[in-house]
Amino acid sequence: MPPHRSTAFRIPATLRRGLPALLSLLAGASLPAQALPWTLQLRNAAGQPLADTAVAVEIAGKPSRTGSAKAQMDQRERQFAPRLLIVQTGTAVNFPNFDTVRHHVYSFSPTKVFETKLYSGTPAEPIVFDKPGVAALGCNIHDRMSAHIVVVDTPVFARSDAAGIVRFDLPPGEHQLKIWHAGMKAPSLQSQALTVTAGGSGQSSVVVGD
Ligand SMILES: [Cu+2]
Repeated sequence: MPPHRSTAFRIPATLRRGLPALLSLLAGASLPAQALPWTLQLRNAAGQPLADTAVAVEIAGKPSRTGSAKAQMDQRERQFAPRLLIVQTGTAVNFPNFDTVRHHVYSFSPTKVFETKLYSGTPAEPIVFDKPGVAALGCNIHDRMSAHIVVVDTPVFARSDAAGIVRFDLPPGEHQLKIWHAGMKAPSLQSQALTVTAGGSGQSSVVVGD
């Protein structure tokens, strides 16, 4: 084979570098849609970033529950930790008491009504949060103890950071956002649509009402 024939098939370096991306793009066309990194910027109606907000994404409207997930709501220094716990519906939550005083934890919220009378250490049975919604926790002994458990029908959830940002890997589709923060007047999650497109910007701006 003459030397010039082999050089004719040489792929330019610039194209060679782009080739793996091109091939994975072509392969992706015939495979199930892959998750894309997606950033959500949460703001209130006044345009300020919303920190410490529970954000969940129900993937393409398919509710999803768990029978195996576990979570923990500590009591430390006469306070709940964390103050906001997000769990998938069906999660078993333990309430270990790390204080030397006893606590008496309760929720009267319809999402989960329960009461764990005066106890030390970890109660033997976790509480299973089997309905989506928001449970407000209190302690009968210490009035200033308060926390919330937000229960969502999806394993895709996060709490927004100080800049009001959450990041998820999401498949393309028409999803449902579920949002709640402690400043909301209603003790239920807000819903709004979230569209993720394969050729999209990778970010969405979300305005959250009161
Ligand atoms: Cu207490």
